[in-house]
This record gives sequence, C-alpha cells and structure tokens, in this order.
Amino acid sequence: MNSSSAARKPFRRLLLTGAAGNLGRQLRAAMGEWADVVRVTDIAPLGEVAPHEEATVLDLADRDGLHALLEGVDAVVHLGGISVDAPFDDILEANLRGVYNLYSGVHRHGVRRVVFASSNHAIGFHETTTVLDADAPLRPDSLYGVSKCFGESLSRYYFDRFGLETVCLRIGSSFEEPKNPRMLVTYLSYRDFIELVRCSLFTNRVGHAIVYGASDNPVKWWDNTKAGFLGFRPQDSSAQFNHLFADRAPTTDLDDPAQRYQGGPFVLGEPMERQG
Ligand code: NAI
Ligand code: 15L
Repeated sequence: MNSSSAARKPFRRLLLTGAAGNLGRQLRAAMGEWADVVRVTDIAPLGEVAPHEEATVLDLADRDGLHALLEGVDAVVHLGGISVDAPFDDILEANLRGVYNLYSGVHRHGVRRVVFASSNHAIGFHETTTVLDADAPLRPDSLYGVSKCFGESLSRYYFDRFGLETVCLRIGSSFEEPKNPRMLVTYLSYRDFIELVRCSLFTNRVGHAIVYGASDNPVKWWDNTKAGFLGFRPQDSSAQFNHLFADRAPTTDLDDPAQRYQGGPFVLGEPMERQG
C-alpha cells in the first residue's frame, strides 16, 4: 500500500446537523477520522472549526440552504432539531419541516444514507414492564415524540420508494452521566453513542433499520436483536452510576405515569402552543 492510499479515509464528505449540540459536539472529532471533509451545521454558533470541517450556521427550515449543503455528500448524521417537548409551531419548523427538507435534499442529491436521531419518546407510552424490539408499535409520549415518529415514517417512505437507506437511532438518555434513576435504564454513554453512529454509517446495506441507543445497563427495556446486523456492542454500563441514586432507587409505582411509562416525565406534558 502506498502512503496516499493508506491516508485515505472511508468517506469523502459527511454532513452533521445539530453539530453545536450536546451529542454533535461529541461526534465531531470522531467524524474527522471517518471523512476527509465533515460539513457541520446548526442554527447555533459552531465554535472552533477544525481544518477538516466546513461550517455553516443554518435553520433546518431553510430548504434551499439545506439542499445546498447536501451536494456532494456521501451520508448524513441528522441530530439537528428541538430535542425536548416544545410548542407545536417550533416542533413544526425544526423537526417536521426540517426533516422533510433534509430528505427532499438527500433524494435530490443522491446521498446514499442518513443516520437519523430518533428518540425513545417515539415509544414512550409503552409500559416500563415490557421489553420492546424494532417492531414495537409507535406510541409517542409528546409532540416531540410525534415528530420523531414522523421522521421514522418519512425515512421509511424514502426507503420503500427510492431505496434511500436510514438507520433510526431511538436514543435513550445520552449525557455525561444519568441525571435521575430512570436514566440508569435509558443511559447511553457518549462512547457507545459514537460507536452506534459508526456502526450505522459503516455497515454495508442497512435498508431501513430501527435500533435502540442504550449502553449495556443492568435493567433493559429494549432488545436490539433485530438490528444485530449493525454489530453494535455497547461497552459501557450505567452500573458505575448506581451510587448517585442510592437513596432514590428506581421504583415501579404503576399509579405514577412517570414511572409506569418508558417516557418518564414526558408522558405528563400536554400539547403546547406558542404564546404571543
Ligand atoms: P441538543 O438540543 O443539544 O442539540 C440539538 C441541536 O439542534 C442544537 O445544537 C440546536 O441548536 C440544533 N437545532 C435546533 N433547532 C434547529 C433548527 N431549526 N435548525 C438547525 N439546528 C437546530 O440535543 P442533543 O442531546 O445533542 O441531541 C441530538 C439529537 O438526538 C436530537 O435530535 C435529539 O432529539 C436526539 N436525542 C437525544 C437524546 C439525548 O439523550 N441526548 C435522546 C434521544 C434523542
Ligand atoms: C430525549 O429524546 C431528549 O432529547 C433528551 O434531552 C432526554 O430527555 C432523553 O430523551 C431522555 O428520555 O432521557
């Protein structure tokens, strides 16, 4: 092997949306190992831009702007959008219009694959006493969860109609550490998150896949057997954080909806409208 072929990275150009966010910031360095050029975009400032990065501040609701970013891209990691429950009009622009703009551009520019950050809130109204796999019916727990169901359905349509591949990541709770007892079940370490994205980008032929994003935690609500072809093997576990909640052990008070359902406190919200 000569030195130029040894230096070649697997992808020529990747696009990362939501690059200024919590998980986007974790992924940027890793993506630099995977692609010669990483286009990073967000509505928020993108901070220091590495030599391999091309940075654009953009609202996902700007269809023409987003389409321009998709030209010449091999694959997209779509993390951008509102990441908690919010008024309908905000969800509409960032998560519904945003994901439509993405897929219309991906199709137009012949991009081969999308890794879509869905969420456990797409299935949050399933009970905590059940274990779900990729075929579990959607049961969103919030307008936010509904927007993730829309993204999953839209990606399914683009796969069935055009063969455009997507891996939908139903991410649990990916933070530095669990913030409450529920997250001992839903915790996904940053290292495991990066590995899940890597598997989703590098596996040959994924079709349209649903995979749950959780570390190898002691208690599990999700079974990834049907996504086994991705080869995702979490390395971390929330067990190391048990001591944080020693005085607040997870309970299963089925009279409390926030404990009865997997979505936790999200199930107690109500559809919101923007004031003024
Ligand atoms: P985050 O809120 O930190 O990052 C989302 C990013 O999207 C932000 O930087 C924000 O500025 C950007 N954004 C919002 N509206 C936008 C718009 N209209 N146009 C362009 N950019 C916009 O969230 P985080 O934790 O990084 O999550 C990333 C993705 O993963 C999100 O889609 C979230 O729904 C999903 N997810 C995250 C989980 C977690 O535990 N971190 C759990 C489940 C899903
Ligand atoms: C999500 O979808 C959110 O983006 C994140 O902020 C957490 O709330 C997470 O789910 C969770 O369920 O803990």
